[in-house]
Amino acid sequence: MDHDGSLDDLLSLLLLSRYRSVDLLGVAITPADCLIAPAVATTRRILDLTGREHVVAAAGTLTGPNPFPMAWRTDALRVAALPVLNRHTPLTTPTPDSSLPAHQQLADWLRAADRPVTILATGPLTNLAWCLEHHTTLIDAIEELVFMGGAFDVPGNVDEPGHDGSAEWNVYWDPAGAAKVFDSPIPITVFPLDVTNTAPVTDAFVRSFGTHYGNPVSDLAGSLLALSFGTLESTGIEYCCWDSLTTSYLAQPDLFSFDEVRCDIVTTGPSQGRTVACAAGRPVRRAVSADPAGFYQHCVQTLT
Ligand code: AGV
Ligand code: CA
Repeated sequence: MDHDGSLDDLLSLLLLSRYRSVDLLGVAITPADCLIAPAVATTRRILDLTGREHVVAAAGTLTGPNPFPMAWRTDALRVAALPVLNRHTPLTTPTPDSSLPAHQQLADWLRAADRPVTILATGPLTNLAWCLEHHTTLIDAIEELVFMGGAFDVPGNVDEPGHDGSAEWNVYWDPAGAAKVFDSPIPITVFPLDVTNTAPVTDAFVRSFGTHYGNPVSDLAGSLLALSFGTLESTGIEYCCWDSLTTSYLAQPDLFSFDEVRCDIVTTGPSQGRTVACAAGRPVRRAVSADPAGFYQHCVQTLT
């Protein structure tokens, strides 16, 4: 997994860690929608909480040209301080955090893998782009990239001076990195805003974790979701289960339907970071619809 430390990324890590069928090779953290130190600390604690104490977490050092708003990046600071993640101080287990930066660690994981690897990317593609550029043979180690990003037939979610609003943030943060990955022959399954917009964080979904109060995993899930409240009021855009919906595909692919689209990424100018369908583009498998009620139910079942 490569995530970027937002509330929804951390919920995704929690979900993924609970999938017993997933052999989790490692977690890379991109310093995009987070401050890296609390995002790594929180990742470590979630892995320990879910019995994944042997999984290595690697802190990212590569950055993109378009920083996330600082008001969003501080979410990981609040999560790192939640009581449910601070029941044991110091950690009860040794912390196998990587001494390598995330991009180099990702390359090592791919090089050492004895079977094809699925990369779940819930943040920008900067680390993977570096791997493909510096170690071209690693392409063969990758079975599939599952990526939350892009916006096709709906508005983007970037609201920045000089930008036309057509891009989704994970692509916009590092448009050239995303383009590098899309220009490679890796099979890509993409979950754009078109489909993630159908799974907002609803009041009923958040409150359903309250009925399981006392279970650390469900307390953390409910707390992560509760911390997203106020997003609509302060930004005009609903907080959605962007990453967690994408993650659920690994356990419940039947929640989705897909098409195949050829697309390109705009890397410069006022539309930079936009994903555009075009006949000359590269083919991706694109989620086009989801079953939100089935997704919420899947989360509650998996996290309680
Ligand atoms: O564009 C969606 C991506 C997802 O990977 N992130 C949030 C998810 O982790 C960016 C984002 C869009 N709106 C946000 C975001 C908000 N209001 N707060 C934090 N991050
Ligand atoms: Ca994210």
